Amino acid sequence: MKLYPAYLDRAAQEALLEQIRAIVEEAPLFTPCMPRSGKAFSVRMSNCGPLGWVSDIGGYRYQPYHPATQRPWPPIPPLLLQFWQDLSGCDAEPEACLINYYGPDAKMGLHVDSDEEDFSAPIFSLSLGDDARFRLGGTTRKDPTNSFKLSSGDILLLDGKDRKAYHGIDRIYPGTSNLLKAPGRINLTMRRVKPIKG
Ligand code: MD6
Ligand code: FE
Repeated sequence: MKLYPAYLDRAAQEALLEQIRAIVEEAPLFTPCMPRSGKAFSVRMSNCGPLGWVSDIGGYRYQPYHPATQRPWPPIPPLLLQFWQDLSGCDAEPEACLINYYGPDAKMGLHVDSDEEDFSAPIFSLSLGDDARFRLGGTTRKDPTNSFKLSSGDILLLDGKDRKAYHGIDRIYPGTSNLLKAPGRINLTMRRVKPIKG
C-alpha cells in the first residue's frame, strides 16, 4: 500500500466536495444490501464513471446505470482523474469511482475488492470528512491485521500484494473534521474494472 497523508489541502477538499455534492444530486445515495441475507449496509453509496459498483439481493456487480433512477452514472471529475494519473502508475483510466457515505455510526466489514476483471491496477482511495480507523490484513481472513487512521484529504493506494488484501473500516470518529456539514465521512475509491489491453 501507499499512503499519502493530507495529499489534498483544505481548498482542494472543498472543491472536490462541491463536485461530489453535484454528482450525488444527479445520482442519489442508495442503501446497498448483502447478496444472500438482504441485510442493509450501514454505508450509503453512489458512483460516478462509466461503471458503478452495486450490491443487492442478486449479488455484487458493476453496472453502467444507477439502480434506482436507471440513468447512467455522472462522469468522474477531472480533478480525480488527474490524481489517478499522478499517483496510480496505471496508464489506463479507471471506469468506476465508488462514493461511500458514512454517518457517525457506519462501518464496513472486512472484505476484498474482487469484482474487477483487472487486478494489475491499484485501488485508489480518497477520504473526506471525519477520521476513520482503516484495518488492513492479508489475503486470507485469518491473516493478522493492522489498523491506522485515515483523515480528510488522505489518499491510500492498495497495490501489489495489498490489492487483494482484506480491509475494512472499524469506525468513524465523529466531529474530528468540519469539512462536511454534519458528522460523517465520504470515501471515494477509483477502480480499473475491465482488462487493460497491452
Ligand atoms: C473506506 N475503503 O475507506 C472503504 N477498498 O471507506 C475501501 O473499501 C477500500 O479504501 C479498496 C482500496 C482502498 C479502500
Ligand atoms: Fe474496499
